[in-house]
Amino acid sequence: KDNTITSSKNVASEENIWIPTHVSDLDKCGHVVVKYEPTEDPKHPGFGDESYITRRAELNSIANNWKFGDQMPDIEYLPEENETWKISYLKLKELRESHTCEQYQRNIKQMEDIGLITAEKIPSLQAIDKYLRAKTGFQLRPCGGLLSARDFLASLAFRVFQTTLYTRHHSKPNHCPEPDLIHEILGHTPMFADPIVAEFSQEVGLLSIGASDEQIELLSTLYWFIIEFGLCEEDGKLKAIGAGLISAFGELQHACSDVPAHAPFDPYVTAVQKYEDSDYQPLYFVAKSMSDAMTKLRKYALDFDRQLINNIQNKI
Ligand code: TIH
Ligand code: FE2
Repeated sequence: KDNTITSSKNVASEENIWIPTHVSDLDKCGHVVVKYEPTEDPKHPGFGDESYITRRAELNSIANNWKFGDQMPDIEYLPEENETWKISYLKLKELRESHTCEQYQRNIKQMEDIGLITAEKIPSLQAIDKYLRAKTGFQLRPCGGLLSARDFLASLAFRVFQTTLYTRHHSKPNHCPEPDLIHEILGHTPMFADPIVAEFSQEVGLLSIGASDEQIELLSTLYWFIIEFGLCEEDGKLKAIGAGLISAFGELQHACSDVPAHAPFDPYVTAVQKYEDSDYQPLYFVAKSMSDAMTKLRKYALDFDRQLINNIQNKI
């Protein structure tokens, strides 16, 4: 009798892979991965700072209570949060021309020209959301921390970018061990304003819908090595396309130098490469261009779909 129960449970759990079919289904994305929390990890720059921890919990709870259809929250950031933003923004600006790709430079310049991004204070998320919707149909929604890969990728399928609301700790304005608002705004939003980056991200997201846990791992690795830590070649020089590099002063220089290893972007290789999530990457992948990365992903996607169909058929 027990066996019957166990086996029917197993079948049910395999068949019960979450399949969001409407953008409002993303309200169910509450699966936060606890890593680098300032309450638990002595290596977190905010460890032991009670007022930082309280503020962060307050911002995360705003995010967790947000529902599809609500406006992006209009948060009044504290003077010290605006100060951290300013330091980080001005420092990154020094490396922009020499270290970031052409698409990034073009879009962030446009965002500055229309007054969306200034040094003085953290930009309005409502205004950035409006800008992205007009440029590529990408929209923002707030999240209360690092989401599970399945939730995060599913959101990309709907051109939704899940954005944290808290900022990095003021003691370390130039690097953060986890995503924070400065990373989201300075690293991601100018890239999601690019049509090919938007397409690439959505495609990875679409492949994740109904995928097995193993496939989710492949897709999040691809996302990691291009959208977070990818490089491309421009006029014989290495330039960052990845948001995790663009928003981190030290790693940006490290990635483009000849200290780490560099390999050509190839989804079949990249998707199975182990990555480092607590320190600088020892290896970066270099795309010929964002369009070339897109073409390669499309070929990979054909095989990937077949694999997915086999998985489903095996279950029936
Ligand atoms: N290291 C990035 C920064 O300092 O902006 C943040 C991260 C992005 C992805 C993982 S950690
Ligand atoms: Fe990110």
